[in-house]
Amino acid sequence: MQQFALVTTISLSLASGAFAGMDMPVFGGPMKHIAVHLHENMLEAHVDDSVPTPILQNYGQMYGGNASVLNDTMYNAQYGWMVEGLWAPPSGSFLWIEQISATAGLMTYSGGTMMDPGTFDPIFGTAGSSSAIMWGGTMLHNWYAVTAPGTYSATYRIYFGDINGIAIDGYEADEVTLNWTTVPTPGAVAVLGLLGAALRRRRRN
Ligand SMILES: [Cu+2]
Repeated sequence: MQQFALVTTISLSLASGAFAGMDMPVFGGPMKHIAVHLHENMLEAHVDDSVPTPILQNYGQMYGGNASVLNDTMYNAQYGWMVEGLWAPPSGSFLWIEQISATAGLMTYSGGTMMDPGTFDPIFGTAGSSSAIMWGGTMLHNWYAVTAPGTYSATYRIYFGDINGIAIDGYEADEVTLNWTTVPTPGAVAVLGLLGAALRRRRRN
């Protein structure tokens, strides 16, 4: 009788996890912005140090549609590119963000805001995509995902480029490094704990 009750608890918790995540993945914490501004002819990117290092986490949820790329990963979307101040790219140029290095296994999917999660298209070299993206300057929280625990980082160059991403003359680019850590899958830990309890109970019986 006790064992039957335990099995029911496990299936209920799995079902509620699946439902909660159906619509939209979670950011994983408060927004951590990379503020980009133009100072004379220099682009400058500053990471908001007041928000702690984001944690890539598996919430035990399954997502539908384009967000399904995050299924079975530890992920986070706290980092957001944001334009600071009133300025525009020089005539005929665009803002580009290029990933110049990253920890192996770090995957990135195109994001948006808390209201609009974006397209989830692979970017920054993920799944054979280009290492650079053109950025229109609206808030951009990309989705970062990994499948192995550890510490991760990625370094980006932000610059003015032409339509093909070729840097234009006369302006200085900036570089910025983002960092993440991971936590063990809470869902897996919870289920293992329940199984352990079930086994201990069975041994006693
Ligand atoms: Cu934001």
